Amino acid sequence: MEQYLNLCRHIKENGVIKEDRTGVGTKSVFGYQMRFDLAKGFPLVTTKKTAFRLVVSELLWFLKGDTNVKTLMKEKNHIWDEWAFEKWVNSESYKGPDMTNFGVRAANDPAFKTIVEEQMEIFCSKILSDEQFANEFGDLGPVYGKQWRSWPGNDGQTIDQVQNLIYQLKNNPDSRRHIITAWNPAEVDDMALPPCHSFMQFYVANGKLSCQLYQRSADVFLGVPFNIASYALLTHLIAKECQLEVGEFVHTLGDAHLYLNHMEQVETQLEREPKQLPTLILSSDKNSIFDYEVEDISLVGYDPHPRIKAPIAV
Ligand code: UFP
Repeated sequence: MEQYLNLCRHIKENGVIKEDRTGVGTKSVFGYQMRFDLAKGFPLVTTKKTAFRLVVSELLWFLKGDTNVKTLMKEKNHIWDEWAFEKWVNSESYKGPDMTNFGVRAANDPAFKTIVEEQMEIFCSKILSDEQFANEFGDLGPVYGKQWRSWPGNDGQTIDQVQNLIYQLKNNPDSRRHIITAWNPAEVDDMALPPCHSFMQFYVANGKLSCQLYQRSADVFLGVPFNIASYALLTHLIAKECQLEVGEFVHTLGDAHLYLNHMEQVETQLEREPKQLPTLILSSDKNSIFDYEVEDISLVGYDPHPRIKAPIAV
């Protein structure tokens, strides 16, 4: 995963200090590309432990067209909690302590962080136990799952971009129109978080399937290791269904940034020696990408350096 470490180095050396929506501040570059040959191992970052099971449950959640955090919480996946929580604490129904800018404040104030954690625990248990609450506050709006599987079309019809993509890859592999887009300008304002990984294209040559992703905004320390693994996994799943080998994952970034409160963690990572990449194992009895469950997907040979904690900017 030298590609990933090179990206970190590149931003550290060439990035400009830039204010951002979260108030944390970043060092940022605009436009960067990495390439991963998927035949050479599964690209999960080895210089810190990265939770592959979270990548799997999130991708399967997207593929099922689901947009409610309840499904993820049931899988003990909490990566989207903050975005749903934000909607709740800004609503009329929330009666707890003031949570304005809770992300930045918690990062700077340990006592306040404890208060946020208490409220978050209340939020999660309400989502899991109260169906009406989950319907109201667990839903993130028309995020990835909705756009991928049921993009609103004309006359109330919906477009299943994933199904269409697979059909075209099987029947018209040389097409230059193998596209899925999550960026729906008509619905962006209703989403908890406008899509970061917004536009993907697939490509078939020499019996191999490649995927290129355009990611408009990239939190290089926390988000990008997940994003690489997620699209690598998606490429493997689609390749298997289409009876193709895997080719490359090409990752194109727009605003690629390191948050200023991740700099020490990045240093630690740059001091570490990358290890051998793991291998992906897919359950052999599943062919349709819509049939996979979390336990059908695993890695062997993942032996990373220890985890490095960092605060998430909300
Ligand atoms: N982010 C990622 N990858 C993701 C995701 C979010 O890097 O998959 F969902 C980061 C990018 C950015 C923040 O730091 O989350 C989104 O903020 P904004 O919408 O202001 O770009």
